Amino acid sequence: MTKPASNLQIDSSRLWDTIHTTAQFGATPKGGVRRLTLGPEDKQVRDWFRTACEKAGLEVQIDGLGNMFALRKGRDMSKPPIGLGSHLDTQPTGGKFDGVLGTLAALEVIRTLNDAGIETELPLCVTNWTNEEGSRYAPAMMGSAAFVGDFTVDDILGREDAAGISVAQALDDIGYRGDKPVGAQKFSGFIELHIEQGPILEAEGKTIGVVEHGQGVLWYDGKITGFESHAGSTPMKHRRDALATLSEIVLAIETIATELGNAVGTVGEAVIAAPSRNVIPGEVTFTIDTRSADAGILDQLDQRIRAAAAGIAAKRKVEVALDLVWRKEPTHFDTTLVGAVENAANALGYQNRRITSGAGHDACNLNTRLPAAMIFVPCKDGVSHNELEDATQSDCAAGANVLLHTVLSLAGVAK
Ligand code: HGY
Ligand code: MN
Ligand code: MN
Repeated sequence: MTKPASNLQIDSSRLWDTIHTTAQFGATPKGGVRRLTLGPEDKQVRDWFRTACEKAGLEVQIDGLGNMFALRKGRDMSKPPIGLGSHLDTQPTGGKFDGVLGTLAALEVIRTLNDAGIETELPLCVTNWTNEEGSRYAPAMMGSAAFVGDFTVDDILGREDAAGISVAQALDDIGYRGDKPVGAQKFSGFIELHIEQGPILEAEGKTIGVVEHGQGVLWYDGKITGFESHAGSTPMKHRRDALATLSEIVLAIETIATELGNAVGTVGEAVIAAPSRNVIPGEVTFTIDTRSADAGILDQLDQRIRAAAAGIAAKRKVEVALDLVWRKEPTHFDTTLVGAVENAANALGYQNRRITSGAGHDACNLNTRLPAAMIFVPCKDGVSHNELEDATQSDCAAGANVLLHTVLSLAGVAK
């Protein structure tokens, strides 16, 4: 690997400006960003991003699931590019930095190389992955999951949101169903910058997280079938209350994850089929998200949650169906690329530490097919997936500088 031009730095104000410019697309009154994938706000930010990439001299290609690839030529075009990027969609109660920082820092790296007149040996490819959040459509990290072959394109195109709008329809509605085959883009490696979305870096006063591992994930769709009946005249012992059943399951998941340690568990969505104040809920659908960095504990989470649900169902004389819709194995990032991140952070003099990602990321999917690694920077109070999400300009710049020098060390500087 060629030694990077070590005094090269990104333009911190320009990066900070792009973060706040794009935050207007889906801005919420509380200062957050609501930019659900493939919706009108996502189109706005995608259009802005494509224009900015083209102005930076990149050739933008879109694949069949809307994944965006902005290519910068290198001296040796016989080799696949080094990829850098993240995602631009957000949670309903999203913030300005989750995904956005990594995608815009990648653009800033290109702008910095352009300003410095640096040609890299290998080409570079800035990427925006479709539907990383998994809120409107499951699974999370959807675009990169299909890219690496975990799901077929047709399966993903047919998935529908709560309003019955398919991914295919949503892509067509915003004009981002491209003709590049999904999975066709090759990479020599991929680096993703992201906020930590947890409290460790801030608590330890570290600027950079060198991400070694990522938690594995289990997502379930659940359905509880009890029996609607009168809220006033049905004696307590005759009730088959679907919502009370779910309440017990929620607390059982919390207990199981806490007891196992190195595990988390959440019921993030719950819908009563026909809600009415004076009807005992007869049908409830819900979701489970449970995670661990240890594959064995993932198995235990599955076994124990299913057993708990079955026991509660029997006791309450209701049916509980749990459908595992997504299993993502724990991630162990490519050690060479992890080393490149650490070398760049040390060369730049940033306080750093090895860290495991609690959140899932597109780089976690890519790492199953090609070498990938991640760079973390702190976020305020470790808060994310909340409109209060915040980060400092200097930490964002530090992360972008580590991204710049990691990419330069991997792509090399043309002689
Ligand atoms: O769910 C996740 O970990 C990511 O934020 N989509
Ligand atoms: Mn993210
Ligand atoms: Mn997220």
